[in-house]
This record gives sequence, C-alpha cells and structure tokens, in this order.
Amino acid sequence: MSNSRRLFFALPLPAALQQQVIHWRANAFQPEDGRPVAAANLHLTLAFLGDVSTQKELALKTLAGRIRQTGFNLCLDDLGHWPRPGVVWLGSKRAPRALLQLAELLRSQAARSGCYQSPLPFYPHITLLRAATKPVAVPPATPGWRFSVDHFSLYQSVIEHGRTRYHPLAQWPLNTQDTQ
Ligand code: 2AM
Repeated sequence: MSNSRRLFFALPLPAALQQQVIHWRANAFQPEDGRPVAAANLHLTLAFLGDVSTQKELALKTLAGRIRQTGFNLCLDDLGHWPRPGVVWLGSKRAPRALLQLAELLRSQAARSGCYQSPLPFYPHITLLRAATKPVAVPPATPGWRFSVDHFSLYQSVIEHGRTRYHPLAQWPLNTQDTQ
C-alpha cells in the first residue's frame, strides 16, 4: 500500500511531563530492563489504526472531528510489566470514564472503517520501556503525576534513521467543561 500511512489516535503527554517521566525512569529502572522510549514518543494510544489509505484517513479524520467529549484529568499512578510483548508501562489505577468512552468511540469508528481492532480489552497505558522480556523489578509506586487532557491527536508512525518517530498530523479539542 504505497499511499498508506501507519496511524494511531493517542493522547500526548505535555512536554514538561515527558521530561519528568524520563528523569524518574532513569533512576527507577536498570539499563538491562528494556529499551527506553524517547521522551517525545511518550503517549497513550486510544486506537491503533495500522496502515491506512489516504481516503480512509480522511474519513477517520472527519469522524474524529465530530466527537463531542469532555476533557478529564489523568492520574499516572500505576505501573506494570507485560513480559510477552516486552512492555513496561505507566497507567492509571482508575481510568477516567471519559477516557474509556473516547477510546471506545475511536476504536468502534476504526473498526467500522475496516481497521482491525484487537479483541483484547483496552487497557490505557503509556509504554516506558520496550524489549523488556526478562523479569523486571517494577518500582512499587510512581510520583502520581496528574495532568489535564483537553485534546486528542492523530499520529503517524515512521521509521527515521532506524528509529521510530511519531508525528502529530491533526488534533481535536475535548470540551473543557465538567473536567473530573
Ligand atoms: P504499545 O505501546 O503497547 O506497543 C504506536 O505503535 C502505538 O500503537 C503504540 O502505543 C502501541 O502500543 C499501539 N499499538 C496498538 N496495537 C498495535 C499494533 N498491532 N502494532 C503496533 N502498535 C500498536
């Protein structure tokens, strides 16, 4: 598919928070635990779309633009390790309902547009380390960062000079009223 792009919807982390997370991570894990995700690549995926044609991308952007959803505060107070995909992640012990609703909407729009969606339940997370297939001593707690989510974005995943980079292509606001 020469005209297709590898896309996903996600929540970006504010730049200052990206820096706080990577500084904390440098002390919280050992180099052999896994490959750290670059600060600018830290994000929370809402819906992975895979390789998408230009036409389908336009349709998905139109649908995303019609979403009317409230913003929310996200507390990053959970950590875990999935050895099989080799992922160490940061998450939320109590994911806000608005986050789950937004992801559900984007995933069902993606599925109806023909983008394969994993049958596994959606588990909101921010990947911190990859290639973490061996046992990892996961710290008992995070600093409990909180941030306010007022938009979501569409990203393109590209390989540049052998490294994965995520380029934001578009973003849509979330209603700032009724933040939890
Ligand atoms: P992960 O961080 O748990 O690997 C871009 O690849 C983003 O989409 C990543 O956050 C990744 O989640 C997520 N994603 C979900 N399903 C994917 C898939 N089948 N292939 C690649 N990435 C996927």
